[in-house]
Amino acid sequence: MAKKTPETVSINERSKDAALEKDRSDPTGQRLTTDLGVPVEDTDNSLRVGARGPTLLEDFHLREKIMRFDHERIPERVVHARGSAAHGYFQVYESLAEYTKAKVFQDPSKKTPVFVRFSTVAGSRGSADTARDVRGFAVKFYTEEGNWDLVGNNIPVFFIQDGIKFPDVVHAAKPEPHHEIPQAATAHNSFWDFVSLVPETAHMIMWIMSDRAIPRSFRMMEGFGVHTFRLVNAQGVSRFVKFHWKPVLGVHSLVWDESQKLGGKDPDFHRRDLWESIEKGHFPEWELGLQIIEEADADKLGIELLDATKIIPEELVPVRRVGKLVLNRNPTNFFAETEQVAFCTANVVPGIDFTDDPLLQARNFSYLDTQLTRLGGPNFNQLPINRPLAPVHNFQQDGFQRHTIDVGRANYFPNSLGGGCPFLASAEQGAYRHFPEKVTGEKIRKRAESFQDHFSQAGLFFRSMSKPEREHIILALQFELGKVEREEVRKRVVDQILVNIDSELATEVAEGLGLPVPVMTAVKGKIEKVAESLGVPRLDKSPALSMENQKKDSIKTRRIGVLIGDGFDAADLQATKAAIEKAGGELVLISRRLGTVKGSDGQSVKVDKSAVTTGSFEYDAVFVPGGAPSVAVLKKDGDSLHFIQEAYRHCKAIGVTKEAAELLQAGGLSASSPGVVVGAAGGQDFPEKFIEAIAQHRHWSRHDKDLIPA
Ligand code: HDD
Repeated sequence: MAKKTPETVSINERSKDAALEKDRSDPTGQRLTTDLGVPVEDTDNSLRVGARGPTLLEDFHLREKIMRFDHERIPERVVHARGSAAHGYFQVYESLAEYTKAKVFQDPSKKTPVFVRFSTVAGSRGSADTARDVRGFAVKFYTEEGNWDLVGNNIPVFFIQDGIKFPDVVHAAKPEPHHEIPQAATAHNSFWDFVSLVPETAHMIMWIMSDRAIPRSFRMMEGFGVHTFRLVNAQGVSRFVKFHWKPVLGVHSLVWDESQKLGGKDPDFHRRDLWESIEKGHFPEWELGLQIIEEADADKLGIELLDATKIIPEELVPVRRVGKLVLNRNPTNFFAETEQVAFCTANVVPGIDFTDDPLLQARNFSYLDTQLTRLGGPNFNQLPINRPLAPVHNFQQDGFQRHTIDVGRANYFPNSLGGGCPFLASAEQGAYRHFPEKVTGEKIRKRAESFQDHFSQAGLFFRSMSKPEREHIILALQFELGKVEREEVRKRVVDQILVNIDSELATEVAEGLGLPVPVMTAVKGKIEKVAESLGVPRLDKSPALSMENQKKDSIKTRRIGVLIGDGFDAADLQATKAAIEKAGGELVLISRRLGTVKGSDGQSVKVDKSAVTTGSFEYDAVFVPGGAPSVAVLKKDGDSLHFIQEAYRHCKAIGVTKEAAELLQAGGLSASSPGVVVGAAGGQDFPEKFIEAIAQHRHWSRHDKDLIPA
């Protein structure tokens, strides 16, 4: 027998797609068959005795069809049930061999296939995309050395420090057990009761009450690995690392009013946005950022790296951008791919390792375990979407839904009957070797003192926000706590948590809830002392935390709603359309009814959306071209006025040309307000100014916006 050499794979961007192709089934041009390939002649009438007689048990097609239907559902994920995913690739900019031996980080010419699933956390599979919530950001890299899963969120910290509390925080956040209310919302008694009693939630609370929890799009949010991981190089040197995903389109959010309205008008807003962008060739991109910390420097930061409720401010350790993630292909089948994909934090490859973060350690168990129920047994990694591209050989065997047909009679190690195969590899040959961290200690249930500082970074976050961002956090807390029926819970959140984060925050929230303004409690002193003893540099602000400071230089893929009626100014529309499309934006024509509208040049244009099915909250900006007949109709139309007023209230860019300026007046809107761009007849610089205004995303300084009835 010829001697075999160990299998290896060479991976390119299309490798996973090619592997999935073998499992795809395309019915085009094919006969309808049973599950066993027997052609079917009638799938509408069950087999019966006479046309009005009893159905026969013998009808195997009926039984199979109904049986299969009855068992279509699998349990949804216990958290992150609602998700959307896409395929793509990751490419490193330059070799990171100095830091890690992971092959995915060595060769800048190599594209590693990835599958990325975004999700909300609390809601069920059918819940609305725009609920206030954390977003999951889970990336599966199909590398030559096996699958690496970076299972992160769009928020860099977590609610709790130890995984043993995960069932508690999730139970508290999910619908209450007696009546299963509310769906996809933390605005209820049990969640805030938990928060009020668990101060380690404070930092995360600031993030989820901020606009980060209502992203404009999956494509416009950051991602974070959250935990501190290790990078290990070929020499065995380990460094600590935090992983970041930085969206190329910048970080942008909805406003709360939009989120709620979208929940009704388009509950699939984020899913649709991701799908359509990829279909249109606007491939979402992120840069991978690393914060690398030398082991020797870890203590000097004064931040407990094993505490998942802490960030390392970018001002202390800059984020180095090392590669690009591009999503360029939608899944073929939602269930087979997006639903059956199984991520696990324990899926690592040589060169990437864990730390003793107690949250991460518990996750490493939970993700493996949960799939047993969700995917029905231990062979879930053989499902096409989960299967690695790297070769798999071991003596794990049998179990429900085994796909592999294992060859040979030796199924134990060591063996001689199988020639000793599969044999062990050394670390030099690519085997995973855990970093030999030195550990000593007693077995105890205790958290270190360094985990006790719960408020200083929560305060840092709040202080680092711009004024509008701070106001949004306060309003979000007033909304959430306003829905809490128990006054003692509301009060405890203010008196025990918020007051220790920031007094302005606590005071404003208390006022909105009709609670007495709280006095600073003694807890503050103790916490500050712990922070001091750790030597935490007292950063007053971390500008990197504010979305206001993110880049705003592009309108790529932005959707501009255009209100038009018959007689619109065709030249205005054409000029604006050309400029916006050149800048990468998209115009969506909205009118009273579908069909066409006629412009001033006598040409008809196709309407994209009827006003009945859409609202201003689905767009990033509004444009109204001039044209007296069109404007006259819009001015008398309540929905059109509401549309533009609502966009104004949500601080979006509004562009009007010529007669359309009258619409501002009719809606009681100020033409000189920031972000409102008025183009006079023949005004040449209108498109540029409008584009500039759209790129800003919001114009928060519209002081009169709250007076607008929308
Ligand atoms: Fe988790 C799913 C992210 C803490 C237990 N988690 C899940 C998903 C994401 C995260 C993105 C969805 C994956 C997918 O799309 O299939 N989880 C996080 C982050 C955490 C975190 C960033 C904190 C840093 N999770 C966490 C803890 C535990 C879990 C502490 C348990 C001890 N998470 C799960 C789970 C899920 C899950 C129950 C549900 C479905 C699944 O795993 O596959 O095992």
